[in-house]
Amino acid sequence: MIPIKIGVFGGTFNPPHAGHVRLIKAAADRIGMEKVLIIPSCIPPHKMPGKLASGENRMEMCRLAFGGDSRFEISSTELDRGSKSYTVETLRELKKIYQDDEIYFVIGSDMLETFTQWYKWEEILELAFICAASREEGFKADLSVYTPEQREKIIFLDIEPFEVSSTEIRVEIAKGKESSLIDPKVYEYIEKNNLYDDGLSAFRKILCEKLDEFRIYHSECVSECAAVLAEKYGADSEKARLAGLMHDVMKNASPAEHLDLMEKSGETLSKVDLSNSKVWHQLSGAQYLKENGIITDEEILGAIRWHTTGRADMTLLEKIVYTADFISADRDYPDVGIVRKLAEESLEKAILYTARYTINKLVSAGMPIHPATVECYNCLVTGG
Ligand code: DGI
Ligand code: FE
Ligand code: FE
Repeated sequence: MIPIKIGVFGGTFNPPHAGHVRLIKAAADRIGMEKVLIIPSCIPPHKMPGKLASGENRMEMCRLAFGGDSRFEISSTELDRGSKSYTVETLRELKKIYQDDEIYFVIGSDMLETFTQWYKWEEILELAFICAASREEGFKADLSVYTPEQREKIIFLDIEPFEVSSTEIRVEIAKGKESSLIDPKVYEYIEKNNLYDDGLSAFRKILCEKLDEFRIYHSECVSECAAVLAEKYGADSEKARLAGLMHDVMKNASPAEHLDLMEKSGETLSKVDLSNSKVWHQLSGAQYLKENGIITDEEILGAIRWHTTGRADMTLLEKIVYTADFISADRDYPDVGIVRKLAEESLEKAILYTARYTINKLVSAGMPIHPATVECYNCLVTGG
């Protein structure tokens, strides 16, 4: 009997996305797999960062995401076991069913780097071929630890593996049917069953209408960072999360929109206010959210109102959003490492450093400095 080639592709699939589908399809084509088992893994809930959809939901999403290809079969073998499975256990089980066939276990090449730390990795190589997908052309891991027989079981596939962060996925889910990463059928299922809903999806929809992709990603990063800082410094982390998410809501608006909103805020605008177009979005953003009833909490509105310039005697939430805006995961300006370290020690130290940094930059560029920025600096430098 001629052995058939069976692919095995495991993961949390939380949710399955286009990167998964693309990778396993390409691997199946290259190897000539006749059948591919997609195996959602079982993870104890306390081990999962963020929200994990139930096993049943993930099975169903896999059926929807991978269903278009008759080679694919979704297997509940690891979920049925009810606790975290070792790869070797799954492969042993499959080998019993497919004794005469060849099993190809598909992974991203980064996983290969730690492969010899996997439980019973030698036995894994007896049971199956390992297909390592790699982005870099001609990628070769250090194979010197393997015997020649083992080396023959490791196959490199020149396919770009997926690197999608959970932050990106959340953004994609908010984008809904326009998402390039999530299949519309999977998206529908997510919506119908209210999966991954952290209560902020309505706000994300507003961001999707107002901001470009880069700015939305930045907003998600600030939101995440503000929540972490709030936990650390004893503020309300839900408020911090929302303020961080919406802080730049007007960043992409036109000058006319800014000026209109700022006028409606009723605040007296000085010549310096009007000449600092980069700082307009803090006031116009707070005003937009307030007048449309999107956010009514004054504490959150204040944190958005002062996030660019800061001010003297900032509230804890204002300090948190200001700092998060400078040290969020997407930031990569030269001094970001220093500010991140300072934020570990105290918010005031981080803000003082940042205010000084901003003032220096503005002075060098011959730009006006907003009085609130100066007051923020003065307040902190005198120990306030
Ligand atoms: O909106 P982000 O880019 O995430 O960050 P932000 O709200 O802190 O805005 C940063 C921009 O604002 C940056 O270009 C510097 C500018 N800025 C900050 N403080 C002042 C300022 N510009 C002027 N003219 N005066 C200020 O006091
Ligand atoms: Fe901003
Ligand atoms: Fe920002």
